[in-house]
Amino acid sequence: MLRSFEEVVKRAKELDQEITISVAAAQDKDVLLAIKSAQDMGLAKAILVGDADLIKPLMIEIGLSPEMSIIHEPDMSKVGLVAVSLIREGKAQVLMKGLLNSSDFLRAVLNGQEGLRTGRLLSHLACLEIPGEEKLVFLSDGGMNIAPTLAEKKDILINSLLALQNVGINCPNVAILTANEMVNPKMPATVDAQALVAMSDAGELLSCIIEGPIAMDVAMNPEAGKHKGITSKIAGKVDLFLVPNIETGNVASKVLIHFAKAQMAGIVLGATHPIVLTSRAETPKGKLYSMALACLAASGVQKGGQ
Ligand code: COD
Repeated sequence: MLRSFEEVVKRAKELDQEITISVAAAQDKDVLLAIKSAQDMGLAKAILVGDADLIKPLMIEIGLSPEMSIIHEPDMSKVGLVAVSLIREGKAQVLMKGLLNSSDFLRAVLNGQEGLRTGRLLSHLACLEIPGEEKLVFLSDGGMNIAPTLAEKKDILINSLLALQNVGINCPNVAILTANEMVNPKMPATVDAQALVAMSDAGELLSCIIEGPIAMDVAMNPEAGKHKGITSKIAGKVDLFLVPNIETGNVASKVLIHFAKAQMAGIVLGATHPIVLTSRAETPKGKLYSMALACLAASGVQKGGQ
């Protein structure tokens, strides 16, 4: 169990691996502050790709060593691919989104000839530290796959379960979220949830305790289940929430951030290397935590896990 992002950072720092992060469009103060923290604590180094004329003054302002590598690429239509090329050339092991649109960044990652595709589905995994909760919770996919099919949901689950294994959670409690617990053909998410649980029962997923269709209240609170006459092994102790579409996941994470003061980290899974994908509005802390999470996932790459 991971209790906090401080624990993620501590575990990432303890890894015996040299990580360099390739940052696409690094001309952003919050990104550079996160890079500075990562470098100061010995977590990772970085190569900054972007408009050097904008990056250099920001580096001076925050006291980032001028020796840090910068690759000058002011053209926003090229910056993603240049950052990706550093990964392909083995100069960096983690890719990070800076000050560019998520879709443009992801298109560089997905580029057929020059991207980081593996043949597997790529998916976004959010990790949330929620005040009052005793452990970190994971949620997918609120960042990349817009309206996943059943087969894509299976791949999203497998990506997430592999990543959770890499961070030491070997048999997570998984909730396939829907609006209620009844399978209803008019609510396709409930039909998919039932099918995913059947796949798990048939041994097609990785080790986990999975329930669905299940609504958020039952997943969060054992008392809610009792009232509804539902028995659940995972109620109140879910590690991973699978959401039916990007809007559900994106809105759920942002509601937790804004109303419950949660802290979020975000990474993309299923590519050749781990990818840090946070909102441009994410705080330097959130970006640092995402880097640490990606470094832990990178340790799985080296073991052949991710
Ligand atoms: N995994 C692997 N391959 C993929 C994936 C994926 N998740 N998505 C698309 N591909 C492949 C396709 O098979 C195809 O070969 C090629 O990539 C292009 O596919 P399109 O035409 O569907 O892809 P795009 O470029 O139109 O869209 C891909 C995006 C990831 C950019 C798109 O899905 C997107 O914008 N997602 C939402 C990003 C976002 O706004 N997130 C919210 C903020 S974080």
